[in-house]
Order: sequence, then structure tokens, then C-alpha cells
Amino acid sequence: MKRTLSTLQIERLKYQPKLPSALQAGIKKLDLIEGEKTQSVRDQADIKSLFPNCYGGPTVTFKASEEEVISEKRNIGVILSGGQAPGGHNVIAGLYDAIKQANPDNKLYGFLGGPSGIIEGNYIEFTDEFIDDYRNTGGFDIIGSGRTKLETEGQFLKAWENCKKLGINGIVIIGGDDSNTNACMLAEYFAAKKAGIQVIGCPKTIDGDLKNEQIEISFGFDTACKTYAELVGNIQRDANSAKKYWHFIKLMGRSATHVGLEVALQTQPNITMISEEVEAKQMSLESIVDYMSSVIAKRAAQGKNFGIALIPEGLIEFVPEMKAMIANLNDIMAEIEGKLNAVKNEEEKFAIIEKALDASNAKVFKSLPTLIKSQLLMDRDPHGNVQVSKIETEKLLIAMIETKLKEMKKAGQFSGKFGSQAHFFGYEGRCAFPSNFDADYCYSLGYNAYALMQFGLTGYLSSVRNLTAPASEWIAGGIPLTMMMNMEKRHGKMKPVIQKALVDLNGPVFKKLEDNRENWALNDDYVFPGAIQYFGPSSVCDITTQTLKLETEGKLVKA
Ligand code: FBP
Repeated sequence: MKRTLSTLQIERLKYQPKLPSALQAGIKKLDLIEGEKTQSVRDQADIKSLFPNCYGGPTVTFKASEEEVISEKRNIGVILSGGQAPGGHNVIAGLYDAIKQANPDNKLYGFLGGPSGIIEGNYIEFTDEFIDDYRNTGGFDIIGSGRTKLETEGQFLKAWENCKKLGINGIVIIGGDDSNTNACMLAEYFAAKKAGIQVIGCPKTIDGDLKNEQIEISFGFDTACKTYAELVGNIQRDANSAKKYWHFIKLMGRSATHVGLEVALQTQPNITMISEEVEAKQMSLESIVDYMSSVIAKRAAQGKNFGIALIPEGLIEFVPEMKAMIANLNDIMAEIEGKLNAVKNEEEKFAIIEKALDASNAKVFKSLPTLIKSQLLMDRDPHGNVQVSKIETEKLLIAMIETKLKEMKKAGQFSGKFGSQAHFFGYEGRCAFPSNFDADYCYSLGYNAYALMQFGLTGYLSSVRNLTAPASEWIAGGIPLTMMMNMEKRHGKMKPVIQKALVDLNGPVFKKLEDNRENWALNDDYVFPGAIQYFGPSSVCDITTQTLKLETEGKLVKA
């Protein structure tokens, strides 16, 4: 069936993503430079013993070479894993182009529906025509995605069998922290079995929490933040026009508040809650409500009964009393799952939970509205995470603030009106057309992933950095996945996982918010970023996030 294309899509299909100059000479003309040996961020002995074959390799970078590498014929498989992020299609396009440049007889297979595709043997073979339809488009619909956790011997064995059937000797997993943990487990398994199948990861997630010195940012963060910033800007204009609502906007980003922080810097709203700060200052739910109510009351005293509050998706997990309760809840839920499933009535479920929790945690659980209690009991994702996108923290805060403001009114501390609107921006940004930055970055990551394979590496993450310089000056290379790992409790057991990078409260990005937030709270210094621009001067279209600019300031490598 011929699909109907939008005008923008037709134009975007023609966009040629930019590559770092080291990769521009072509996939056959590359040299690999080895850097320092690495070790895991924490728990080195445990990680080393779990990944004896993949642990501790050197960081690597590429440079263009004069000599041409003759590559033998290879078949590669690719998997999109976890939540959608703008640019995933371009990672596959970059990978495909590199593979075909290396040898036109090479094949690229796409496993369907995420990691389960490789276990069940569901795949497609990419062709020029097929790939061309998806260049520079958002979404993961090219092959679909999923959250299946690859961890059992049985799953690995099935994956191996399916690779053997297709003659696959390399797999690229495009995913976030959990999916790249999967990639590392699979790489280790294949290496231990001498299966001759390499595994390379690509850093994806709109959350922006998969990063370190070598991985400056995960792809998708740039486009998602710009999309949310456009929406927040529009709402700020609406609020400033009607002057009758406080808009509580929950922003996706899972545990970390990188998205919330970036959107705040792009739009300058009245209140921005940062989960990491809440935890560091040990702010209780009550003190968060006090802080937000005090800003609302101060603005009301100036005759402004409106405003914008940004709430990070994962806030609830960082409030100390909630964090302790959720950890306790996660442990007991794994134990009493059967008992809970047998009960239909919600109140009965809550009673079972309250009995099983420690006394102080039971008290916190009991104090929550029914809606939030049920949301906290929803299934964990396959990696054991609470599905924070399903917890309506924005509504919980509105309800608590309404009660607080009534008390303040009685005490003569609030004389205004409080009308509220709740929003959740998340899915709106995950499949937008990738910005020029993400289109270029993703294409480079995919192309680079094949370069890593060509040099025989496995258990590596594709790394492209120096990202605030023009694309030609980007540095392409790779880092061992074990470098980002530590041990964490999941489903009640200690497991090796990639450590999430949370907001650094001493870093320049948070400091910028801290320096401005009092001013932004009371004075309406709103910024309206508008829609992402794809065509026009590069100073407008190629510019990336404030987060990346601030975090890499002074670290730029000049070509
Ligand atoms: P990844 O970590 O897999 O990239 O997921 C990102 C994310 O968009 C989170 O921000 C959000 O909490 C979660 O996915 C929502 O998951 P789902 O798509 O399963 O509802």
C-alpha cells in the first residue's frame, strides 16, 4: 500500500545527515586508535567476574586511513529496544549504509518487536527501498521495539540459533541503560561460547541518563526536549493570556530530571521541581507542597493567579519517605505476587500490602489517595522498574496543594484563586522527526557501530563525541559497556546494570536553574522556543541543547 506522506516528510527524506570527518572517507578507510584500559564505575570485582570476556577493554577512536580495508562478507542483525526516541531510524540507516559500503553483498536483518524478535526468530531483511522510506523520520516503526529482558541461558541459546540460521555474525542493540545491559550480557555469552557473534550497543533514550565522559548524550534527548519546550512555551503563552490557571506539567524522563531541567532552561517556567534535589535536601512530600504553595501564594499576592510548574516523571521515587516505601514495596511484591493476583478487590489488596510493609512504610502507603496506591501496584517493567509514567504525580500534588491553600486561606496567608490544569508530556516527543542534531548524531552512531565491528570489537557502545562542534569535528569511537556498569537491586536481587547518570547538583546545568529560579518564580520571564526548525541557517537548525553546551563548556576539541 502506498503511504500518504506529509510535505515535511517528503523534504526530510531527502536530508543527507552529516558524518564526523574521520568517517567521511568511507568505512573501508579507517584506522583504530586504542586509548586507556577501562574499569567499571563501581563494584569492579563483581562486574569483572560476571563479564570475564568483555571486561575492561580500552576506549577506542577512529581516524581516516590511506589504506583500504578489504572486508569479507558479513550479515548483521539490528534490534530497537525500549522506549522510542527520535533518530532510531537514522541509526539503522547509518548502519545499513556502512554495511553496504563495506561490501554490497553484506546483509542487514532487523529483528521485529524488540529483543523478543531475536529469540523468536521474527525478522525482515532491509533493502535500499525499504530503508529510504524511513530516513530522517521519527519513531521505531521501521521494525518496532519492545522491553523483553535478555538474561536467561535459554533466551541466549535461541538468539544464537536464530543468528546461525541467518549467518549473522554481528548484532547492534539500540537501547537505553537496561537494553545496553542486555547487549553486554549477550556479548559476554557469545564470547564465552566462542560463537563468533559480536554485539555493539548504541546509546538511545530521551531521558538523557545514559552518559559519561565518552558518551556526552544519548540520542533522542535533543529532539524530545525541543518538542516538550515548544509545548511548554505554548502553554506559558496561554496561561499568560487567560491568567486563570496554574498548569502542572509532568515531563517524561523516568528517574533522572535531565529532561525537566533542559526544558526549564529553554522556557523559564515559574516552578521546576528537580528529583535529585528533592532527594539531596531530603524534602518530604509535605515540604514540596509547602514550597509550591508558597510560590503560588506569593504570585497571588501580586494579582497573578496563574503559573507553570514542571514536575519530573520520577519525582515520587526521590521523596525520601516514598523512596523507602517503594523499595520495600518492590521487595514484598516480588514475594507476595501470587497472593495479590488472587485478590480482585482493591481495598483488600491495599490491606495485604499494608500488612506486609514495615510499619513506617505502611503508614506512608496508607496516607496516599486510592488512585496513587493503585498506580504504585501496577506491574513493574521487565527490568523491575516502577512504571513512573503511570503514576499521576501532577494530580497528587494538585490535590495536596488545594488542601494546603485552603488552610493558608483560613490563616490569612493566601487570598487568591487556584484553578489548575494537569498535563503529561512524554509520548508527544518520543517519535517527532529528529532534529538535525539527532538526525546527524544517530546516522553517525549507526555508521560508527559497524566500524567497531569491522575491527572485531564486542561488548562496546558506539560513541560519537565533541558534539557541540560542527559534525565534521565530532570524534567517533567506542567504549566497553562494562565501563558504565555497577551492581543494583532489581526484583529483590543484586544484578549488574548500567549506572544511570542523574542530574549533577554541582554541575553547571543545575546551577543555571538555581541562579534564576527565584526570578522566574515571580516575574514572568517566559521563553517561547516554538517548533523545531529543520531548514534554514545552521545557527538555528543545528543548535543543540543547553545541557550539552553547559556540560561540555571548555572541553571542546578543536579539529
Ligand atoms: P527508555 O529508558 O527505554 O529509553 O524509555 C524512556 C521512556 O520514555 C521513559 O521516559 C518513560 O518512563 C518510559 O519510557 C515509558 O515507558 P513505556 O513506553 O513502556 O510506557
